[in-house]
Amino acid sequence: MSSNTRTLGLAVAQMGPVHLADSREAVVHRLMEMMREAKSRGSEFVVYPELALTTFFPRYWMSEKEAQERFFEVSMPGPATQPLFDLARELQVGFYLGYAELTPEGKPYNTAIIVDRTGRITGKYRKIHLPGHSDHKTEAPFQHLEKKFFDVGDLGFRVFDTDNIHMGMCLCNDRRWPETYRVMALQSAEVVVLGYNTPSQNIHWNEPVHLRTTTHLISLQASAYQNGIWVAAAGKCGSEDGFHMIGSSVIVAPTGEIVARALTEEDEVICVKADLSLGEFFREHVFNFAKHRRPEHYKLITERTGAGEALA
Ligand code: CDV
Repeated sequence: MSSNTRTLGLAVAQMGPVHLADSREAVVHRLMEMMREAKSRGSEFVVYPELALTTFFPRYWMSEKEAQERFFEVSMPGPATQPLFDLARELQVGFYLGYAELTPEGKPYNTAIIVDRTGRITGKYRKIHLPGHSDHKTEAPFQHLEKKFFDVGDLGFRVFDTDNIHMGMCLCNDRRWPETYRVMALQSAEVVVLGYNTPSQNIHWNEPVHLRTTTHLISLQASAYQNGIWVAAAGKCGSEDGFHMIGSSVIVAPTGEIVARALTEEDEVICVKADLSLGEFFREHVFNFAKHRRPEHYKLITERTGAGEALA
């Protein structure tokens, strides 16, 4: 960002499928190609998907041990990802990356990081809203085992000052929950970045396919507007070994308008020059939190998890 103009060259690098047989090195090569393209189109920050380095492995039944050995990173950067960090430094481009993290203590998380333009990790997030199940659904065409393979994130929804931008982040299912964005907007987030893997078929209930994209977009658009923030969402999409996931990666302005949208279900870079002052208008007027919020009437949001009796 150039500090006097308050703009950010913001890119989303949507990914086409990553198959079980694809190596980390091959995936990182694709990420680097897209970083080069984003840079050539004026971008200063690139958003990659959730679990970007591997196939969306929670669809497969296996032991935790097998999942961790095949799909988790024990260091970041590691040998396969170091070239991406080196390129970021060379091109002076920051990025957000989702990956499966295994901590030195053996704790598994669905994690995302923000890396600044010097290639330094400036922020980390561990997914809080974990969808799916932990049991084996033998009748289902595929599994959604995030509750089996990951612990609930322990870092909260934080905002990081990276290259002079107040940037928050979340992962996939988090994007559907209004609390996610409001907690970050209350920390003066200007931009929220996220990655996702959204199967086109919902194994839990019958949802028409078109709604998968509709609910994805309305969540992002409403949240951008209601918090006066830019939202950039990168999907991993297309058919991974026969399992299809939605595309429609987007960049949404604080007006709630989609200003860039991926057209394909392949590797595709979309970018905008994001005017960060656009959000100020909303934060000073209709969503002036300090003037208009009434937290004394929102207590149930933190006191209750599920819906219950009406207040007496
Ligand atoms: N990776 C995800 O968190 N996916 C969820 C689906 C499966 C409910 C999503 O919200 O897109």
